[in-house]
Amino acid sequence: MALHEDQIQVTEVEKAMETASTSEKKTISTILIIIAMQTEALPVVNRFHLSEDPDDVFPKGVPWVRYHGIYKDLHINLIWPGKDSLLGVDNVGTVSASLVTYASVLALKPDLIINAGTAGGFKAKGACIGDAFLASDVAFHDRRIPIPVFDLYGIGARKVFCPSNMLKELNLKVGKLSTGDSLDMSPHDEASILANDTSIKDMEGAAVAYVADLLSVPAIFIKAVTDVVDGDKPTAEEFLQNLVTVTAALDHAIVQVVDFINGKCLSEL
Ligand code: FMC
Repeated sequence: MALHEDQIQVTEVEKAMETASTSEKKTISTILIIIAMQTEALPVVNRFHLSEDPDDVFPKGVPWVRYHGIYKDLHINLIWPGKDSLLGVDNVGTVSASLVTYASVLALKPDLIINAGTAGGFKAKGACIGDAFLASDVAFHDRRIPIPVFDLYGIGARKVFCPSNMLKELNLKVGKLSTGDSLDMSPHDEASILANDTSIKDMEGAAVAYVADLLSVPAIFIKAVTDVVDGDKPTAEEFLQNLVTVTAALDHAIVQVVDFINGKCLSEL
């Protein structure tokens, strides 16, 4: 007997729910770590003894670099978007972050994405230099479209997977992450950041979250604070001064997080 259209829809929803709950119960085996800067990435590469991938999973000619290896029961892939071919600096920001996330998810089919990096922190929200944060929500602070509904699309605020057991067990702070393509903060950005109730500010997180949602892969965001945005030091100066020491704190947080993930399924996180 042929199924009715609404019966077919119910069956599809049931199937989707079944797939979601199966993947929540499956032990996590492949993780994808996205890190924007080489200085942030190399301590993690060394820590997990990852090696650079000679057979490219990415299109020919792109600067993106994949490091991979086995750590405990996990296949770890760390992707760094490489350097700009003209200027020789790291490909930071939302454009590269979304491209590498998209290409990596298609090629590597991870169970979980970890976007890790440095960020500015707001002391009004309890952030101090060297703190490691897990994001509860993400939004963009530099996409202003003052037309009804497009305004909300621009901000793109979304809750992200924020593992409660991990938070309980590890020494991580939790807060909202706001993303934009500038290291400094214009008065417009500041207004949006305050409206978004932001604790930390970066240049990649919300872009990675957008692609992760698009491709239905859970993603978590670990950010270590290099500079206090509402403090009195100029951001660029403070960022450069603290970058190397804070990457050690970031590396430490990533190892704790990966150790916690090992052997667990998503619903246990
Ligand atoms: N504002 C925005 N981004 C950052 C930041 C701040 N106060 N401190 N650290 C960062 C991160 C960004 O995500 C970039 O990857 C890099 O460090 C700065 O170019």
